[in-house]
Amino acid sequence: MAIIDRKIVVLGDSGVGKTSIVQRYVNDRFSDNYRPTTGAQPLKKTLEHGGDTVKLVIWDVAGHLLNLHPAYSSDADGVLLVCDMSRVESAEVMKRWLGIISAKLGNVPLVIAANKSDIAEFHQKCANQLPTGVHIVVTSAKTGSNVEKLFQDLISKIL
Ligand SMILES: Nc1nc2c(ncn2[C@@H]2O[C@H](COP(=O)(O)OP(=O)(O)O)[C@@H](O)[C@H]2O)c(=O)[nH]1
Ligand SMILES: [Mg+2]
Repeated sequence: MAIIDRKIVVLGDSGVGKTSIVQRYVNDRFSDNYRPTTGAQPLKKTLEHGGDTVKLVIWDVAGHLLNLHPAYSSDADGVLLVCDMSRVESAEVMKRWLGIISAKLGNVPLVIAANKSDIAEFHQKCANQLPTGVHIVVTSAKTGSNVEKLFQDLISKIL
């Protein structure tokens, strides 16, 4: 039984649901009101994993594709990359995100959250655009669907 400290950064375009996913996971709440995140806000969550205690620090980084803050992300143990399944262009931009992440963070454990699964529009079209060979979890921060699994999958990859 060990205590393990790990840091996760949450990346993706503005408005895809990064803050909403983290709020759902950490505080089990959701808001429809859109408040853009300013700066980076670390949130903490402690959980049990395989008999160990994992202390997560989750950085909800105010995201922009060309602006992967090295100060927040360079020592990340894992990356949660979020895309918006109700916007087809959000899936297309994933390949660019993956390129930037691999250039700056190397071969870091990564899971893509294909978020807003509760919005049916464009769903299949968007799914077809997502890169292959990457672990993808279809989530809804609104309903909470698969949010727990998303973090479990990433933690399993990290540990
Ligand atoms: N329907 C739906 N809306 C969502 C979901 N996740 C986030 N949103 C909404 O999308 C908007 C942007 O979310 P936010 O978490 O602020 O995005 P961020 O800029 O990536 O942090 C907000 O109005 C949220 O309420 C979801 O799973 N389903
Ligand atoms: Mg945000």
